[in-house]
Amino acid sequence: MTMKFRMERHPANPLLIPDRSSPWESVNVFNPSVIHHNGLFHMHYRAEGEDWISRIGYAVSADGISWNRLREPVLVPRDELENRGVQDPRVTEIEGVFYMAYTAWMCRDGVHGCYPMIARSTNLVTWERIGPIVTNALEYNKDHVLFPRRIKGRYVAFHRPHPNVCIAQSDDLVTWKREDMATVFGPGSETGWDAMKVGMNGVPIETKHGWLCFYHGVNRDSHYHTNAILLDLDDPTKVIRRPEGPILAPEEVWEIRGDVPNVVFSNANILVGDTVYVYYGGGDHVIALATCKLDAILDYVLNG
Ligand code: BMA
Repeated sequence: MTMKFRMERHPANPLLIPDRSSPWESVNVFNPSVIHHNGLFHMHYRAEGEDWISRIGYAVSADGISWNRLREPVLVPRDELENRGVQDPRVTEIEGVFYMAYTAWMCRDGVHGCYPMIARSTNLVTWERIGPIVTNALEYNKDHVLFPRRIKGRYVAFHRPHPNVCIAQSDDLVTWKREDMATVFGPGSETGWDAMKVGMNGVPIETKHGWLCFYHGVNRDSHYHTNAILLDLDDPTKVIRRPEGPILAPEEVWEIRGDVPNVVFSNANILVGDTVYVYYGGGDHVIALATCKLDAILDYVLNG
C-alpha cells in the first residue's frame, strides 16, 4: 500500500505479550490506553484469558518501552450489564481527575449488546463507574473517548454510533442528551481502507492548528488501519482537514496474523516532548508502539 506518511514502529515491538502464568491475560493483551503523568507512562489495556472475558490490566513505565504490570486486573466485569467483558479503555485526565471510557459488553437471553461506559479514578488503579453515554445496548455504540478539557464550559466526548464518528456533550458526565450529539465524519471511499466504518483512537491532542485526532477505519475485508484528522478547536464537529491516509497499516507478522488477523487498533496517541507515541494492539494479540514527530504529522494533516 502506498502511504504518504508512515508512523515509525519501535524496534523493541511487540512491547507486551500475553502472560501464560496469569489466567486473565494468558491469551491476548491488546488495545492499550496510555497517558503520561508526573514523568511516568501509565497503560490500561484489554486482556483476555481462557474464559474469553475481557478485563482491563494496568502497567507502568519510566521510558514508555519497558513495562511493569500489576498482577491483578484493575477493572473486571461487575454485573449482568458487563457479563461479556470490559474492553478498549481510553483514559483522559481532566482537571486532575482520570476518566476511563470503556466498552461494556453484555449478553442476555442470547442477545449481545454494548454500552459506551465512563469510570472515574484519582489514582489510576481503583475505578468507580459513572455511567454510559448511551443506554441502549442494541445501538452498539462504542469507540468513545473524552476530550482533555471542557469546550465552552461543557465536557465533550467522541462516540461511535455505527458507522460514523460523533460528538456528545454533557454538563456533568452523567447526562448525555441526544440533542447534544452530532456527526463529525463517516467512512471514506467505497473501496478504501476506511470503507465500512470509522472510530476514534486516543485522546485528541490540542495544537494551535486544531485538535489533532487519530482514528481507525475498517475496509471491506475487515482490516483495521489508522489515520489522523484535524478538527476545529472551538467546534470539533468541524473537520479542518482529513488527509487520505492511512499512516499505519497491518504489515508485521504479529499484525497480519494474531488472534484477529490484519488489525492495528490504537486507543493511545500521546504527545511527550515533540514526539507522538501511538500505542496499539497488533492482531488483537500483542501491544506495540509506533511514533512520529508532532511537526511532521501536523504537516501531513495540513498538506499531505
Ligand atoms: C473491534 C473491537 C476491538 C478489536 C477490533 C478488531 O470491534 O472489538 O477491541 O480490536 O474490533 O477485532
